[in-house]
Amino acid sequence: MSSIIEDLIARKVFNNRGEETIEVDVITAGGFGRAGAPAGKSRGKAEVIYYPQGGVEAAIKKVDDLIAPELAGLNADFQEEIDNTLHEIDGTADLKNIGGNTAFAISLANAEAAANSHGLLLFQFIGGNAANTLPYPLGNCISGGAHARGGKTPSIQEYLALPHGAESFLEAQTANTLIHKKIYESLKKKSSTFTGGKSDEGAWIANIGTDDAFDVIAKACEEVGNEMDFECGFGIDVAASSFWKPKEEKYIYEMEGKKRDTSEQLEYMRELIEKYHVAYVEDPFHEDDFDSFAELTKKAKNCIICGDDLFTTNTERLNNGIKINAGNAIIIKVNQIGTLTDAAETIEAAQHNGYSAVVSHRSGDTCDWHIAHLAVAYRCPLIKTGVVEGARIAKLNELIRIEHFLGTRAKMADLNIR
Ligand code: 2PG
Ligand code: MG
Repeated sequence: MSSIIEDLIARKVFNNRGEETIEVDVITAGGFGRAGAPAGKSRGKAEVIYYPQGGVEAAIKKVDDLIAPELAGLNADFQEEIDNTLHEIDGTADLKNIGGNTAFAISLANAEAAANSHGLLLFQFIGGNAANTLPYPLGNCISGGAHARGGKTPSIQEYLALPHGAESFLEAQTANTLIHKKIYESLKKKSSTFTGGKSDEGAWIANIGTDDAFDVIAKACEEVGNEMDFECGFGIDVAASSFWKPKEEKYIYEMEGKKRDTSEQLEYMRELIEKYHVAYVEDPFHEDDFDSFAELTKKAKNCIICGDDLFTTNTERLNNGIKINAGNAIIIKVNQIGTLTDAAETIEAAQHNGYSAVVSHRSGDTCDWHIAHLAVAYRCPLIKTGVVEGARIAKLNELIRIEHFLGTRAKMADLNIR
């Protein structure tokens, strides 16, 4: 019984923003797993609570005093039992007693320990032999909104390269790095104040307008597409909740001095998608506006309309969306919901209803690479991880390793973007 849990060790470490976070080791009789929790800056209001009162230190104490004694002796192979036990110990819907990030770190470390106890890689353990599809990388190249630390920057939070014509993951990531570099050159020409500053996710921060950023990324993608001889498109994460003002009922585009009400925002999004052939749009409306998501999904052709703050990896919220066809894709961030079992349930509901699951990093992240394995294990067609910066590269390089490991069996996901 090499998967029997012997001990849990929790410690405080730091994420790429220098914020404290929790890391957990799960030690089984024949294996070991480790996971560190990430943190969002533009969080959905329906996300679970990251830490109990008292922060990371209080969370570590809960692992030592309450959780480790309960989990010791259980079999790490039974992920659902482990995750249900975490929920039972916590006893709240938003995991505020033990902390969602505590649950996250234990849950992922447990999955890793189980795989390791069987001498398997995580994607093989979860996905089995049939898991051989690599996701396309959505790579953040220009940061705005809540990720740009104020100043005169685009209101849209992320401009994401999407090299959907690439025939391998390595080729796709190569294209993203070239696009990222080209954008640097264009921003230098376009903005006299640009000094090469980057956001937490390694994307450029420049004093340019929301629409200017479209021109910059569209040009870079076209040039790299021509050089590499395959289609490179792009997408955006609007993260619209962060600039929606509920009192005025308007989206405030500060840099342009423009305000758009719901129907103007819908029209603006539709126009952008058409003009720039935008392949992917995340959170184009604020997190409670399911109806506008449904409207845009109906109107936009050949575009992935994805809910992040809208769904917060929560099956119940996703089901509300499914009923009215709000979006056709969902962001999966395990720490929005707490455990791997919760996230897997949401992925299953999404896929069962024809929604694409997009596994994602957080803006505050560690060099934990588990999402690379989750993307392959759950056959997600897209992964959002940035292009450069240590915490992103940890995940991207792990996908390159997985592709290498799979050899001739590896293939790219079918994105259906033409
Ligand atoms: C998002 C994420 C990741 P954060 O909005 O999709 O890019 O940001 O982790 O800050 O919520
Ligand atoms: Mg988002």
